[in-house]
Amino acid sequence: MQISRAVLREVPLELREYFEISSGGIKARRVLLLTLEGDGFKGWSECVAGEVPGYSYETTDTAWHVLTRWLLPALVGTHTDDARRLHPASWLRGHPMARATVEMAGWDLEAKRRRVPLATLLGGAGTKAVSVGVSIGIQNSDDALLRKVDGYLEEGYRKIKIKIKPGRDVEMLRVVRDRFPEAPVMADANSAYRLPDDLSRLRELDDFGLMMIEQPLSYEDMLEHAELQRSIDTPVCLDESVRSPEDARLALHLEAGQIVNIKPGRVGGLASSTAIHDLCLGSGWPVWCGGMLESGIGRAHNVALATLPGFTLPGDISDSKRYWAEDVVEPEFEMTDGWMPVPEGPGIGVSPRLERIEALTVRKEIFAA
Ligand code: OSB
Ligand code: MG
Repeated sequence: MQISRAVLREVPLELREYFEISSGGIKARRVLLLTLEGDGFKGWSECVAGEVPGYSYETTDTAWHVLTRWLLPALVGTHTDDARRLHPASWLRGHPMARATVEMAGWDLEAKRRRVPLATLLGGAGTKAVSVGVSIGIQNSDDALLRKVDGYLEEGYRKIKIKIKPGRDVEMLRVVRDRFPEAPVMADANSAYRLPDDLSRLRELDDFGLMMIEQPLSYEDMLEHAELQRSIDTPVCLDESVRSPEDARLALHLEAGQIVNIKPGRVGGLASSTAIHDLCLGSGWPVWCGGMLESGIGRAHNVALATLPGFTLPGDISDSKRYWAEDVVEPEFEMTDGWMPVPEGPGIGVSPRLERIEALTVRKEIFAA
């Protein structure tokens, strides 16, 4: 098959609610959507880079640059037997989110060509639905947070993730724990703490029976996460620290935690995600699928990935309406009782609403063979 055409679009999408993490907040997302065409099929993907380099050094603009200057020109016109293995500009270092955008569109294209669901191509054994949770940004008041937690538990989410930062941590979580003694609660610090200064603070979290604490320390410091895990009972989950299977191997070797949050964009794509999944499964570490405030296109890839057997913890995969007034796919994602149905159609299994996407597009580049 020849990769005959690629179309990259920038699509602004307004979140229904401002979303704040320890490094900053976001309301107006700038989403990049890619289509790759071959054999008369169209593979879709979404780039998860953020608007500012707070979570990762990659941004919407660096990804646009790397995709349009290097990756897509090197790809379009080439031939492949298996679009899961596209490696344009393989000499190019870094930029896993830009690279993942190409790779993931390739997976969708290959699954559509073979007329199988993406989940099946990834190795998900016929799973009909995946368990899901919700991620709550830092709230201005404890009351606002309690209302959110209450509402999401009521809706049925199986994991309530609460963003924390210094000054909005132990006391805030104590309020939540007092009100909801049994709820499946976890915290995500997005690298806001440091050893040794914050050790006593982080140790206080042990009182709350959290499912886990996600990425408490620096995104570059695996050794420090290992030291922390030896000093606290709460399971440490790595997010930003794991950018590749090599990082996962190091984390497992050092026991730098007990759990990994896998986001295909962060780790360079779905092949890398399944490799990390396999490594963790082999070492008895549970994994779960993270989210990056995606539209329905990125979410569809995440749902498919979460069907693999090692994804035993609920993913950050919430209803379309938790993010957007209107999603860019149909049908929209909607869970029941904390279970998100896995689309059954070929590829990502949901249909991009092309007219709406076109109408929203503010920037578009086309590459043709
Ligand atoms: O750390 O998991 C994170 C969103 C943006 C950047 C980083 C993170 C997040 C989330 C959102 O937690 C999860 C979701 O998409 O629902
Ligand atoms: Mg995280």
